[in-house]
Amino acid sequence: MKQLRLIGAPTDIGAGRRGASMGPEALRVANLQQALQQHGLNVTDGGDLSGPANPQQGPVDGFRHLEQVVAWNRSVHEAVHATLQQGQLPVLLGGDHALAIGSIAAVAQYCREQGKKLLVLWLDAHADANTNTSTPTGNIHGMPVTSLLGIGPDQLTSIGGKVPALQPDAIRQIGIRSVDREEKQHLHELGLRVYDMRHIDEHGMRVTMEQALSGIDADTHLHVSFDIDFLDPAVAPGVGTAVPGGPTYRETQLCMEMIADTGRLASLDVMELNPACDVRNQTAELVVELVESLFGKSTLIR
Ligand code: Z70
Ligand code: MN
Ligand code: MN
Ligand code: MN
Repeated sequence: MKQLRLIGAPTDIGAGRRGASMGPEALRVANLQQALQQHGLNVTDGGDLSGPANPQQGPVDGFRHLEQVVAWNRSVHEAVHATLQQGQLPVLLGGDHALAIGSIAAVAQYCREQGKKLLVLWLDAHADANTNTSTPTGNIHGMPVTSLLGIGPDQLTSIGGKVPALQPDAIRQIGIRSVDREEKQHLHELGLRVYDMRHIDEHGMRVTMEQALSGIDADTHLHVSFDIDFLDPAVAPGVGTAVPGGPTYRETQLCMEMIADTGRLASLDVMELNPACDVRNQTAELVVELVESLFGKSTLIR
């Protein structure tokens, strides 16, 4: 297994509620690095990136903090791309989900350079497919999917060089249960593969994951963008925008284990953990357990 590199991105610049900026430190307090090392993984903590403070302003032209979101994403892009070039597996510790723009743009760029196929699993309660005209809030953490698909201002869409960074068939969304009215239209127009909660309820997590992971082969770079609000808030209260009716502890463990079983996980975002909303760091501790599973904790052979 590759060497993992933790990259902290302590900002809540793209979120509506403050607090995700404390995510990286809460994961360190929950012993993320040590937990992974106990399973024989080689893990370096690269420390935190830096960027502009949160000006806490309202939307301008449908975007809150566009300039600051761009600055943070450039920094994330550079760190994630450099990590991949060094042959390490980047684990981005958010920070809000707007930073997935820089992270996934870097992964997509690296895959083009290496001639690899990219598959992104987007685990989230939200579709994150708004634009500055469809957004009800102006919060850019509701827009990373559209940005990566080339919809939005140049500064956001061109961070990885090529526009669009991704084709819609490279993304599979799982756990979705909160979609704005116009955002739903985008999902249809883009033809995104969405395994929403209705799908998980009807088919179960096992079948859902078999479908979401189908087509992965030895040439695939698998990226997981894990928004912690994917989880049911009953087990994961430490998020800024909790949506009831999410996957349970056991369903999420299975989801992580099935990803681990592919052996193709090559980059990861751990986003939207909000310690200001958490109870005694329990969500951070749960996330550490789930990330352990993602890297093969429960696999019998190893
Ligand atoms: C809503 C919006 C959102 C979190 C994304 C919510 C967006 N659709 N919230 N991630 N945590 O404002 O666009
Ligand atoms: Mn352990
Ligand atoms: Mn999200
Ligand atoms: Mn979300």
